[in-house]
Amino acid sequence: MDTPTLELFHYWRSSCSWRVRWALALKGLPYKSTPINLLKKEQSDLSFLKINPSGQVPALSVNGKILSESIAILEWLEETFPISPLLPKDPWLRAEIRSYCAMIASGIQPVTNLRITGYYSNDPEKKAEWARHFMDEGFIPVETMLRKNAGTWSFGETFSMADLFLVPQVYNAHRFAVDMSRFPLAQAIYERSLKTAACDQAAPHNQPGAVNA
Ligand SMILES: N[C@@H](CCC(=O)N[C@@H](CS)C(=O)NCC(=O)O)C(=O)O
Repeated sequence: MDTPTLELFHYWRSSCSWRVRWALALKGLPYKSTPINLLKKEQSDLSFLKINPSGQVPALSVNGKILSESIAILEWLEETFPISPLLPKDPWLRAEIRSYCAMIASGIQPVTNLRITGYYSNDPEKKAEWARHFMDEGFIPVETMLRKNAGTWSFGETFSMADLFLVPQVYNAHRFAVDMSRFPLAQAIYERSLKTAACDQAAPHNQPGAVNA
């Protein structure tokens, strides 16, 4: 495919958005950046619901056609732009990496998302306690998988989709004061990743609207 016209609807502190920004940076794909401010509830504006009826970021416009859901976006990017691969060739290893990604994408991120904590309580401390609890619990299987598979990156010496899911989640864990000394491998990969150009370019502090990131 020729380089398409891409527009990313995202929020600077959204972990799902960071996954996609990072993949776009790794694959060298330029895009128009359109911030959706979640704190101002812009995700619920009618104009954005026409783009993503789920009222969530990220959403990627590809030559005017919209793709939502970070996993679908990443899989499409991977299949369409194989440069800087995010998945290995071996089917078993691919499945293991997808399983690890799902632990984060299904097991941790949704239950700690803004709309869940917001429904649970209006009290910032109670919301933080909820998020901390589910991250504390959710990082246990992630760290167990890392003990089995990690090298420099989550799966050995080759950077993969697994790292795209892990690092933004560790960033969120820090926001909610999760004790990451319990998860040293996850923390080490986080620190290592932030020193890479693509991760840093996609990181929250480099996005429009970032505040004290
Ligand atoms: N499964 C979706 C989850 C998207 C999601 O939860 N996005 C969050 C930010 S990380 C969001 O838009 N939250 C605002 C809301 O749910 O109202 C994906 O992977 O793209």
